[in-house]
Amino acid sequence: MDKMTRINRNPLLIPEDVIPSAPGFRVEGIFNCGAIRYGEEIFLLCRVAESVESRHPGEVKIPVLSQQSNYQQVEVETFSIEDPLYDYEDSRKVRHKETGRIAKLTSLSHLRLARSRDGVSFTVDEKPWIHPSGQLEEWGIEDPRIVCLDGEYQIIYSSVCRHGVTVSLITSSDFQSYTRKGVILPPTNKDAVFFPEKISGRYWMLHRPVPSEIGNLNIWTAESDNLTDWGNHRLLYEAGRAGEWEQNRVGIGTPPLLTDKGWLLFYHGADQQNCYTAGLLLLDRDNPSQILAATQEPVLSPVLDYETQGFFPNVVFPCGSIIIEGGIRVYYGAADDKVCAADMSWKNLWEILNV
Ligand code: MAN
Repeated sequence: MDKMTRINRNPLLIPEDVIPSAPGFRVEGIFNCGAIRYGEEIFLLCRVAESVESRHPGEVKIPVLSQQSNYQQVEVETFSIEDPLYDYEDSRKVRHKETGRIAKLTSLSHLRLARSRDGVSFTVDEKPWIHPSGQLEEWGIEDPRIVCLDGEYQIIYSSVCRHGVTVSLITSSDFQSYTRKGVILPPTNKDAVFFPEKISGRYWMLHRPVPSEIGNLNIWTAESDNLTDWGNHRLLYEAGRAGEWEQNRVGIGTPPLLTDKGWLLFYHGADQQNCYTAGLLLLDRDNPSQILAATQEPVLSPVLDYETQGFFPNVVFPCGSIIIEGGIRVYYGAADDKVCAADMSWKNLWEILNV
């Protein structure tokens, strides 16, 4: 049983709400958004995934940044479904049949703002705010999380290219201009977020390395004195600790929120069938490498049509939250193509965590 209350108006954003970034592009999804209050408004920084329309059935057209433009402009590569070298089973990826390794993603993602006064009706900007740029973003930028720290908005996101997925940082003070700080964690790593303030004199981050041969997809902590050089990496939370529903992988989630009981955050877990659900973690206020409480069951799972059907089915993927009256609202990606929200009261939340 889900422990969160979905917003009646879900899904809040769907691909049809988004104007494609270029002629001939098709918006496959708007999802996995960072969330923050900015002045009187609520901003969602959304991942928008686009593919390229093809007139020929059996043809797959994939947008990537072109090497010739020094990875500044988009070019389109064409694949044939008939090509015996490739496997198209996963809607998100084209795989080399022989090795099973990923040859391309089927879409290119950028980051776009959506704005709202009430946290429910959002208007999506007509144009992207942050485009992928440079060699390490050849295949797009994904899954942003936003934290306000040191008077600036820190946008932590995944950069994807043929050399792997890295964690990158962009800062902004006004959601107009921004500064690229580059890669802060090497491949393969994703689902990273900063704590919104220094803890015991240092900056802290949560991240999720992806080991290839030994080990599982677990959540780690790291520390830094300057937000770009990260060290003291420590294992925090192991996949499968709470059960089958998060056996395959775990990852953050929403930025940690300081409460009187400690740092609270939502994380995602996936089972062996790639069904993505959400759980809760409570970490020690002065030493977030200590877990104080964790959910044993998911607090949100894909059960409604808009979560079980879509670009990649059976996914709820929280990346942002805001505080609302009496509780917390989580914005999550549903089935990798829509933005949805669900609320949880503090009372319910503390009861579930038993603290
Ligand atoms: C990965 C990422 C996410 C995506 C999920 C589910 O974790 O690519 O962006 O939402 O898979 O497909």
